[in-house]
Amino acid sequence: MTDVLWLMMMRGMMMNLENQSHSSFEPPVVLSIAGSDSGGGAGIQADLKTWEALQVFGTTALTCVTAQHPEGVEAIMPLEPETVRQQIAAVCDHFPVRTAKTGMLYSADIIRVVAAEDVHEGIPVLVVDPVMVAASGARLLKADAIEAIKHDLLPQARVVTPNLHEAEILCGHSISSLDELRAAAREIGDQFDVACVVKGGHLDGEEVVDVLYDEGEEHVFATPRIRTAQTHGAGCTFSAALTAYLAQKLLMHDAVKAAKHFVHQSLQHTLRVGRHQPLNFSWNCGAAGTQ
Ligand code: PXL
Repeated sequence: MTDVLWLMMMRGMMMNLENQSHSSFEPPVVLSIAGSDSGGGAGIQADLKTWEALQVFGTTALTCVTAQHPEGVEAIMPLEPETVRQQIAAVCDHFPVRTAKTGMLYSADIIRVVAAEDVHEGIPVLVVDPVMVAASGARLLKADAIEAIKHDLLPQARVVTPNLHEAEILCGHSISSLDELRAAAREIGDQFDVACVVKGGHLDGEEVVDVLYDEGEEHVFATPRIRTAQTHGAGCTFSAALTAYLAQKLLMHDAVKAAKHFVHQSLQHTLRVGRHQPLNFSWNCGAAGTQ
């Protein structure tokens, strides 16, 4: 190769590099305050996978390390509340966080740190996924922490996303029909002055019906039920997708609708991973098996 050709080639490569390093894409920044699921299907791992697929920039503040797989939780190791506070501060001081979500918070002390005025100031929009019990039945929130969710955290939230069982605990009575689900969304929304999406996956029926109550208005969303053996992580994925769409400035109604669609598709295209069938978080990325 002549020197001239070599020089031309090097110049071309440098120009390519230059073009790549000046990308103008500025993804919105989102923050997950949640626990780690070593199995990779729920918790912080589900949030980050969902956010990657939705092209927002995910940051994290870890609350607990869990040793688990889709069938059960073997151990829970909470972090010091002060360590949780430091992670949130480190992220919020250095990134323009647009929206954040909470997942597994585990203890009243961790919840109070997240709800504290100075911490909350750095988070313009907070999505609270009131994680209490895993699909496998394991407790992910101490019994005495429920009051802290209600009285400290919910007043700071823009939207809360309970499943049926969590909604029963938040509104204080049982829910066994769509009408009761709708009433619960309204009661929780009014009581805590927050938008509330109650997810109806645990009610029977050919459709999964979720109800959003926001600023005095009710919206009902229905998708065909997917009969899958494994729904571990579906709740985390819903709240993570909602957090991403709100960061992308969708209105609440549209963000809920889009998040429900994202979960539906992730369940429709489940993966085979060993003997498990986790959600396919990247169903929209042209990944194997989705086309
Ligand atoms: O899906 C709720 C959830 C949230 N966070 C962590 C979890 C789970 C369910 O297992 O493990 C860490």
